[in-house]
Amino acid sequence: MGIDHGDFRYLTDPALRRIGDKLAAGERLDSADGLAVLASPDLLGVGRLANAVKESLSGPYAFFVLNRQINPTNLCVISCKFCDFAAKAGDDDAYEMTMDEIAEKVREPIHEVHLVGGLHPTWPFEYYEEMLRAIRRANPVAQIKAFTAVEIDFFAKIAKISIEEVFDRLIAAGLDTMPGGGAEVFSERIRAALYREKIGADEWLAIHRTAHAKGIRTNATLLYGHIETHEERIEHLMRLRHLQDDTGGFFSFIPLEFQLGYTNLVERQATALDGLKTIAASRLILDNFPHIKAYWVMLGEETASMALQWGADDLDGTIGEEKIAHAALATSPLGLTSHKMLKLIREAGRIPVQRDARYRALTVFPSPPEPTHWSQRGGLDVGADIPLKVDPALADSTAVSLENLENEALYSWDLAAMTPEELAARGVPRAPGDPTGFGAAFAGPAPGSTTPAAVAESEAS
Ligand code: V47
Repeated sequence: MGIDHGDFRYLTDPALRRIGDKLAAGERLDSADGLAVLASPDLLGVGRLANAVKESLSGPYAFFVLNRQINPTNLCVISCKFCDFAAKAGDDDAYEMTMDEIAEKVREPIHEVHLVGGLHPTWPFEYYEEMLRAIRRANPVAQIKAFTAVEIDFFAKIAKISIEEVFDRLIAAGLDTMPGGGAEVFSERIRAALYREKIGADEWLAIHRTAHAKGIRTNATLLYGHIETHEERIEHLMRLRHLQDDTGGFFSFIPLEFQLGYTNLVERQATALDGLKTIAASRLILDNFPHIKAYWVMLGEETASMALQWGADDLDGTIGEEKIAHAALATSPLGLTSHKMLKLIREAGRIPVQRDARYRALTVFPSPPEPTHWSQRGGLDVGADIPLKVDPALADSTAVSLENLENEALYSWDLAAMTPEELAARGVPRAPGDPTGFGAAFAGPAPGSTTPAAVAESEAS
């Protein structure tokens, strides 16, 4: 069964109409379709197609996570021409974080730690294992999304062990999921020009395949908006789709918009139009990826919010701080509050769902009432918290993104609800009078929100 054909009546570009027909017939799109999307003059038609697919997977919802990005060092043994983050020993901006500094950054109510950094010249593999343990000890609740395939490959080399063993040891130390960085563009032409010392497409894909075989779910990225062609972008998506057909291990795809920095690679950053079409082409071609992320850090908040109508269903997270894009002069803020996340999602006409790193829904936030007259729009605070009302269809949804929404056991991140034995098993440090160890902020759902399970209960009574 395909996507409802009624959605596609107003497409002006004949190439998009053909894609609409294929979607309606449940046919898989090919590279030519992906190229047609990127080349189409009909931006609204592109959005209509991608949005139909997005809504067939995740309905009216858009996801975000309370997370913290940590880049433990910018020292890096390789030099990539597109990267302004990496430094060499002795550079003014070179830095290394201590274990205490890393642990300190995760002592806050978050559900995901995103840990990636440079390929350090002297740290042994054991140091990275210890990093995961230190994070686990400091915050046993947050899931750890750590190390790109490039780092995994580097660990295998410095420790002289196999990729499998690297994963076994990192999993034992607390690794939960893996981010999608380091993929850049799967093109030997571009690798030779910009990142010749970095692993190529085959190695990157093989490492993700191994992660999936070990039960580690991962993400994937594409670095676009520099010297790559549309053909290379689409070829990249095709290779990811192929691996996902085999393993099903990817959660999310994130097109990363190149930030110019000091590289002189291109004169201008990609346009918002290109950003939206790239998100849409990703949603349409990667029909087997549950989620497409609009990474606000690189797209900018406004385009990221719009992208939630062009095929994306996820804004990543609050992040806390970010060094890679900001070293390349990204103008987005260094972090966003959860209130701002709700606002960006609601402004796009979506219902916010706060998730964890494994895309388990933690809290569904309600949508504010529709303004009844245009004159009220200016005054409406779309970030306001209004008591939750969950769409009854949601509880029965079999949509892949919402697969865990009905499973109450998965909301067990509420430390305040855990028994002392469960807390002890998780090694939660407890301050006197504070059962969570994290202060009041972690003691329960945000004001005005609650879990879907709790709502279902209150509505039933
Ligand atoms: O691997 C480096 C890229 C990546 C620049 O998996 C640049 O959930 C743009 O992978 N302009 C790191 N991009 C970021 C990343 C990521 C971000 C958010 C979520 C996830 C996820 C992954 O950023 C690097 C590299 O590909 N990068 N320099 C630049 N100037």
